[in-house]
Amino acid sequence: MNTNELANVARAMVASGRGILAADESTGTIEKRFKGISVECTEENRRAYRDLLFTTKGLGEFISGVILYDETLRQKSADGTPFAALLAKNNILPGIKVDAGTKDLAFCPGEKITEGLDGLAKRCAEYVKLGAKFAKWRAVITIGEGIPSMACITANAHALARYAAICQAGGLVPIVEPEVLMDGDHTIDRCEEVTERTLRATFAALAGQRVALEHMVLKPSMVISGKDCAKQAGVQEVAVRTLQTLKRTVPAAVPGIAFLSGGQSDELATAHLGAMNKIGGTPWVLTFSYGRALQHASLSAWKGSAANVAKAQSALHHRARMNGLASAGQYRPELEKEFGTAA
Ligand code: 5MM
Repeated sequence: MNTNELANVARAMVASGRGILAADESTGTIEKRFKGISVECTEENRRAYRDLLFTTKGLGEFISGVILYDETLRQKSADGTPFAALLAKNNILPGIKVDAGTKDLAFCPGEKITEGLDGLAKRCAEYVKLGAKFAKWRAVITIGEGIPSMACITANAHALARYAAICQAGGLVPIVEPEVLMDGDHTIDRCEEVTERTLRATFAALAGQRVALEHMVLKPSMVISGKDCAKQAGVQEVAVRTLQTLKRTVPAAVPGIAFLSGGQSDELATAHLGAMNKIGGTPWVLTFSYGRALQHASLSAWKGSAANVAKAQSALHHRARMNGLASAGQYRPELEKEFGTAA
């Protein structure tokens, strides 16, 4: 992919009114999700579930790209079409998670570093051949007593930047995902302070590794109260604080910001995105790259039974539509009922 194509892919990923479906759960994570609906985590069940998601009629209207896991990129739909080709046929860009997960960070108790740089250029070349157009790497920053440390923030920023450079050189648009976890009882002030430090370090590292900002997408967490904080910030406050933090730290050359949902409820994740787009006035498109907040209703409706596929697809279509509206600044909570879903 030349630089023009990288820019086109990056812009297409964040076209207003459309966003990204994160379906890149590693085997361990999807096993946890399947456990919640009492479904056995076999390769065929994982394939069938992803098949259900990707064959949802009309998904391409609201979904610009899907992030896949290595195993999924190699799998096929029931009619024998490779998933990457199926998505492309429906005007959805196939992407690939290329990080190898998180490990304990040495000398930094309670903190994580994301691994996967070794051999990455070679893996990217293979993923391009398999049809991937973009990649994803997630760094995790934990808030707690005395953490995050600068050691953790800078190590993760450096890894994100090295990953992004390798992807661009290999013809993939990198999604740069520094996730500040919602876990804990910290206030929204603390989340804002940590998010600002994390984003500053991330963009300094990206510049240091010569990453072209026009050819990437940022996938941050929102500025939000910790899950166990007694005082939960409202929708408008989350929207204002998140925008303020992003404006301070993210250069205008980045074409778009696609948020992660991070454990927020489905409707709250949509409401926050909708509120930010109602405020507007940002140099970047603001959209979604949700995993749980897009899949949760669908997974619960499916329960591993072929008889529930239509219901599960309708649930996914509904959430994708609501988030598409939020991305275009047209979401109202009443639309949840108005458009409804069979699930
Ligand atoms: C889909 O979940 C991804 C998790 O994969 P692992 O199995 O490697 O943990 C995750 O990276 C996801 O893409 C983002 O965190 C966004 O998902 P949420 O659910 O937070 O919107």
